[in-house]
Amino acid sequence: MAIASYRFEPAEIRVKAGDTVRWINREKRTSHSVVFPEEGGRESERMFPDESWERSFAVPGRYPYSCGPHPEMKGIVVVE
Ligand SMILES: [Cu+2]
Repeated sequence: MAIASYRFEPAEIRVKAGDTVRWINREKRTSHSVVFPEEGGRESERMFPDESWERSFAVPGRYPYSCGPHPEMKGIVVVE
């Protein structure tokens, strides 16, 4: 998963239960995070350019997320 131009790319991905997803910040100078509001606001570390963060998804379902500092940035992980 890339984060570039204030977007999660792709905005929607489908994975299998147990898979791990990694987000990488491809911006030149902007930092981002990944927040899951439906899990009590669970949030990644802030990712600075070229930094990454990953989490695994054990349970099937839909996991919408946004960016902490930029709430208009949205994505979803669909776990099958
Ligand atoms: Cu952001």
